[in-house]
Amino acid sequence: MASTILILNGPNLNLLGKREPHIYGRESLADVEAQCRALAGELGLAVEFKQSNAEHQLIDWIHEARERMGGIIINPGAFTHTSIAIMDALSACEFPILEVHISNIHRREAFRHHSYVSLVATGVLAGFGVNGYQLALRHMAHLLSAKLRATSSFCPPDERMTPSTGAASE
Ligand code: CA2
Repeated sequence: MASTILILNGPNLNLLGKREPHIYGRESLADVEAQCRALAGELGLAVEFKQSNAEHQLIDWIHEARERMGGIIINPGAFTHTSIAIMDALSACEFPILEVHISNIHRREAFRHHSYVSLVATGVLAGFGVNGYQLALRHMAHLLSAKLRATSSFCPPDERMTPSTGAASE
């Protein structure tokens, strides 16, 4: 079964493409979702794509993801800079977490330079526009296939066969 990646979007990202195109571009969140779905298909992944303006809703989705998902790609919006609760929810996840920002938060106001989420993220992409979501998805596919290779090549010593006889080795 294909791994499912949860792509989470925080507050105000539903306005993407409708305001501030000089910072966030002209594509809507629906456009980003369509691009992610198309790429996920090519990569052999499934995606769930969600947006909420409510911190508790994002936290509930992260909790549910712990049992069902192969990884999370998250643009936490302004919660990036404020939410210890989202950071804590993510820290309870054992799969890869990729943090995406459309803008380069380090070139912007000082209050955007710190991210609580980066403290628990596997990796961070910022300033690649909405293409950052697709870059994150490609990297997620890379991480998951590396993980699969590592687990499938593991074989406990007492189950190894000797090449000549097929018998279990000492
Ligand atoms: O660059 C990013 O992706 C951000 O996560 C976007 C957040 C901002 O608070 C972060 O510092 C950086 C804001 C999302 C608001 O999105 C809008 C899109 C269009 C128009 C208005 C807001």
